[in-house]
Amino acid sequence: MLTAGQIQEFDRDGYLNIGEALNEEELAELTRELDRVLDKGPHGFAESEPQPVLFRDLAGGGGDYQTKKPVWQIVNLWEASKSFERLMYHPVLVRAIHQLTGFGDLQVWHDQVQYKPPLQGGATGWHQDAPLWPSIEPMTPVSAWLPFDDAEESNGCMWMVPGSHKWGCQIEYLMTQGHLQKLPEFTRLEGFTPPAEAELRDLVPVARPVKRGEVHFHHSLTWHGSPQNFSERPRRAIAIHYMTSEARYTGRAHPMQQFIEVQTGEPMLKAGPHFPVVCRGGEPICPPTAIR
Ligand SMILES: O=C(O)CCC(=O)C(=O)O
Repeated sequence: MLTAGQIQEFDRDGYLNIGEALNEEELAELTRELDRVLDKGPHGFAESEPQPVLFRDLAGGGGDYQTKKPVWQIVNLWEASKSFERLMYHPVLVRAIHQLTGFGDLQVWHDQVQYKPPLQGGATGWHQDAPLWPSIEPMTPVSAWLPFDDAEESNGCMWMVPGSHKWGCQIEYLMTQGHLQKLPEFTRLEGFTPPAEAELRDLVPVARPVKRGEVHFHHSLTWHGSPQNFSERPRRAIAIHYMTSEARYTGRAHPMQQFIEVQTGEPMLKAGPHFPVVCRGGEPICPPTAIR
């Protein structure tokens, strides 16, 4: 149960770390599963096997560490792993998202692993999530982010700009900042003036270290990104992107669009089995699969 202070903090800043969410047993199982899938690689799945929706190097180098700094992205790991399917229903995550959004009915838009390998891990440029998800509106989802290694400045933890979720859609500006990749330069966002009426108006990026086992939440309009990982440690993490019952299908494109089973304008709540409902009336739903 979040405190009123935590909910206020999330509303003010657009992000919140609530501390420990997963125990050692859960962490061990999830880490084993993540490593199993990472070891398979993007081409290691048989056609008949359950597999994620996407498995790719965001840097486009296909693991060519000499020329490009890889960030391995896996979308909908939950479709390839029962352990990660159960994670989406985790009562600590679901109850927190219920409190942070104020909605009783919640479902998953998709999940997303980002793995930055040791010494060579690439950057995830500054962005807002919601404008990159044009298939759904309004731009109000909230994500739970969970690392499987302590995420610190040295291995590419996320950075966020407090209050930026109240500055509207600024993706065009953020896309001009893609040159910011390395840790020392990552904070140098320049050439933007926050709206005069905003609650927080200082453009001050802050590092958001998150320990293995903790969960960190962010609003889908919060400015965020993560610099390169030049440390000797991996940085493995998953984000679960949750939608509320106000989410509607817009008809616009996204890799998840192919799975949406409703018509333009209809609620995503009926979008089909690729978008599991995890909370009804404020109560977390039991995962459909038994613990292995
Ligand atoms: O894992 C990261 O560094 C970035 C993740 C991200 O952009 C997100 O969860 O929205």
